Amino acid sequence: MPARIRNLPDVPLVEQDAQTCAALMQQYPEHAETIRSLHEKGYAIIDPEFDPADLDTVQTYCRRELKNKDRIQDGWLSEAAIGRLAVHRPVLDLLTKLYGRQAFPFQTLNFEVGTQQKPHADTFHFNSAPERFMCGVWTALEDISPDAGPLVYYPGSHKLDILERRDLSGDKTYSDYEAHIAAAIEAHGFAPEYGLLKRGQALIWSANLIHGGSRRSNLDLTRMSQVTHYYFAGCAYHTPLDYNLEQDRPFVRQPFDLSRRKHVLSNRAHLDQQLSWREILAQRWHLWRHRPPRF
Ligand SMILES: O=C(O)CCC(=O)C(=O)O
Repeated sequence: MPARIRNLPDVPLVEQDAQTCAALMQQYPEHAETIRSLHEKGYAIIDPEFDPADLDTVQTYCRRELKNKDRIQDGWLSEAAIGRLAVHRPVLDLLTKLYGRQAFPFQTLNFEVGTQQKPHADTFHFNSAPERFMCGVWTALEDISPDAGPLVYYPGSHKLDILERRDLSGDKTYSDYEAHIAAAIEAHGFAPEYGLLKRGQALIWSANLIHGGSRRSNLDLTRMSQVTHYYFAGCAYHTPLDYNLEQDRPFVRQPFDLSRRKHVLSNRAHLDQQLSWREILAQRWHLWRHRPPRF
């Protein structure tokens, strides 16, 4: 394994033991509160000082494009301001310091109203090996009202073991996963908190933090937001939801790094079930043919 990969941490620095976190806080005193909150609660609210003109542009985009849809995935392909929020340097630098590996954004989602999405953790959608090298950054494009169905999250739940598809009961479908998560919230007594962020603030959630969209008690209210999902360099990237139970094989991803505008190959050294060179070459060819335009 190349030295540059061998020397990287196997657990995100901010999720390591209390001693490592204390050292991280000492190294970056300006981020001490963010480090403490992510370590203890699995989320942290930051003010990344996005360009207000980009927040305006993305708001207008959400209003215009989300009339008949509940979300837009990868809007950065058509609106450059979405891409600029995703590659915002202070966020990339902060995540890189907190995790100990280079952060890169690989997906954006934009919403005009609350999602009312059932509680889940991103580790079921996007996991990595070593695990937990993934996070979400939820950005408020406007002040969020408690009646607009704000983001809801369950502090402390990020410390649970990561659930794999084969751990589920029943047919191991997504509903079985949601039922499992609802039962875990109940069993551990996790109490909900709500993301009442101000425009321009952002909430970082750890890969395994349980979160979702709360009930919209006033359907006239908007809740414009952008979620950017980040991975970290030198890992293998996979989707537990699409785990192939018959063949006992992970669904391996080659995510697109928006900050460097290139696909990232999963690190073979971290895959239990390695891809053959033939499969890797086939994926590279597929990704090259489907490379997105510049934003
Ligand atoms: O914005 C929300 O309500 C939830 C978004 C979410 O759960 C996600 O992007 O994983």
